[in-house]
Amino acid sequence: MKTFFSEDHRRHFPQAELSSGQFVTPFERPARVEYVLERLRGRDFSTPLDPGPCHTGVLEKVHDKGYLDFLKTAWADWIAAGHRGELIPTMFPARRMQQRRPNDIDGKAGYYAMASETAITRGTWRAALSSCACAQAAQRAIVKGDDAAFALCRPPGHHAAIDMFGGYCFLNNAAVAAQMFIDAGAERAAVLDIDFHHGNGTQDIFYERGDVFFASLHGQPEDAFPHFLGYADETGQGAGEGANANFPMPPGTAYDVWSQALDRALDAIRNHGTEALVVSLGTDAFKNDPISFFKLESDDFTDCGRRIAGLGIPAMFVMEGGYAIEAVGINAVNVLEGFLNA
Ligand code: OKP
Ligand code: ZN
Repeated sequence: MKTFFSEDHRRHFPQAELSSGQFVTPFERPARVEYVLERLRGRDFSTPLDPGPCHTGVLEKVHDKGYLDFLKTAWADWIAAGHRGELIPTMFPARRMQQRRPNDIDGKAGYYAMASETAITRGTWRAALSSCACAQAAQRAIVKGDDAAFALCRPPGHHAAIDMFGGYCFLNNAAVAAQMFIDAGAERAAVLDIDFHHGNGTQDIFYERGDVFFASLHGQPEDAFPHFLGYADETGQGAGEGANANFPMPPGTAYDVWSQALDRALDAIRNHGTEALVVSLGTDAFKNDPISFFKLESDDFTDCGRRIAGLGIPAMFVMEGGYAIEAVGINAVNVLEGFLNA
């Protein structure tokens, strides 16, 4: 299985995340991917390939143009406004307020954000582009005939909506890859999101489209971030009706229940008739994850990969979350090995 990785992820390392009313070192930190790289090495995967540059044309097919322009110049605009710290949105167009984009960078940041734990820094845009490039390179490997590929993306992408960043995400790497399968001629593609958190961004991007099926297994919105999307009755709209499947689950969910949801998600993807699968691979469903509440064991991730292989279609895996950092490598690579050895 080819793997893709860019050192550019280091350009994105905010010092601060607002968590529990305190500024802490972000859970989503550069060291996470070191553990994945180390595990890949230890398990005889070949050396990760550099993805090359990000092809930016496709970004406008899944994201709003104004949003992309905002991300591109956000840091420069922030500095030009005289701000000294990291760019953190602090106000939002909430209920009964205008959904009009302000000119001021603070206003714009809130307009284009869905949460405030995620800071933008000098290198964030470059890192986000290179992260997305990894997903693009993995997609090309599948198009060329590989059965599987792994994009070791950082920063992650599944919370990045049409026009919002947050939840550590800026560009929706998995959505970009799915869009590229459609652009390459696939009639139908699918994204399966096994990260602990609901993939609100991916759902948003494809909600009114029938060509890309989206299924997500996640902590139920009543109890888990991002809280305001991810209910089971969100099934898609218009041309997308029936092409969205959410599997919200309560605190304490272990693999017996989680794997039943996985099988239902895989059945739905199979019924959709998809030609290529993108897996949003977060490992934060792990029992020791510091910010999540599922109870998966490391071996469960292997079985998960095996079940995904049961679809019998090519799959590319895109790294998302996972914050029990010493275990992130083991759990992510277990999914890949479960898929390969099926
Ligand atoms: C990103 B990914 C819970 C706060 C949650 C943000 C979590 C972002 C997760 N008290 N903070 O899906 O792993
Ligand atoms: Zn997550």
